[in-house]
Amino acid sequence: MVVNDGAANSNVAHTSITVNPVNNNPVAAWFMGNGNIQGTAAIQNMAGWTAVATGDFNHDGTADVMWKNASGLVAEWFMGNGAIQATAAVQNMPGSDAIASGDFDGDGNTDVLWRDLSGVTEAWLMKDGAIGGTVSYGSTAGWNVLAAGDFNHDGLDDIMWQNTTTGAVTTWSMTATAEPLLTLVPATGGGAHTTTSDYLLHT
Ligand SMILES: [Ca+2]
Ligand SMILES: [Ca+2]
Ligand SMILES: [Ca+2]
Repeated sequence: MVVNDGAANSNVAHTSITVNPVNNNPVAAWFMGNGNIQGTAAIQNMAGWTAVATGDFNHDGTADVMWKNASGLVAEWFMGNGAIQATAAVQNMPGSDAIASGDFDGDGNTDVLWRDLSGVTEAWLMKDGAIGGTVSYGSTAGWNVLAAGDFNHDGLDDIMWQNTTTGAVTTWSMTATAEPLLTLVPATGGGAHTTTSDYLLHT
């Protein structure tokens, strides 16, 4: 992809970033001058893609971006020095939404929580930019993620939920395998806790 932007150094050097190598669809580009990126106003065409999560998916100390396109393909930008350093296609997730991200198992790689149309929720435990493992939690239909963060200060990010009908708030305190210590409290009341420890909020 060659673009002449009218500047004196146009086409001295150029490159394109292909986020989706499967169908050879170039969706992003930045423009170079004299061998360097000229400023931070990179031109990146991501039409048809939505950024669904950010975090350090490859544990190199720099936050990255996870994208999803209309057909469901999930891809990553691995960032460095404010620019895209590498890209990767991850997996097709049609019909699923990324609803939270955080380091749920405390290994330094940001993980992603997904939910499909039926409410079934699973975590991607990322490892060096790829899916290192998954944990399925069953349905969380009727609950929305309020926030993800380390609410109990044990080094693992947790998930706070709110019931869409009752407004009840509860948390999943995650363990090293990203299994929650607390199941969701049913909207009808009562409770189905697997443990009462690390319990923060409940109405
Ligand atoms: Ca990174
Ligand atoms: Ca992790
Ligand atoms: Ca925690």
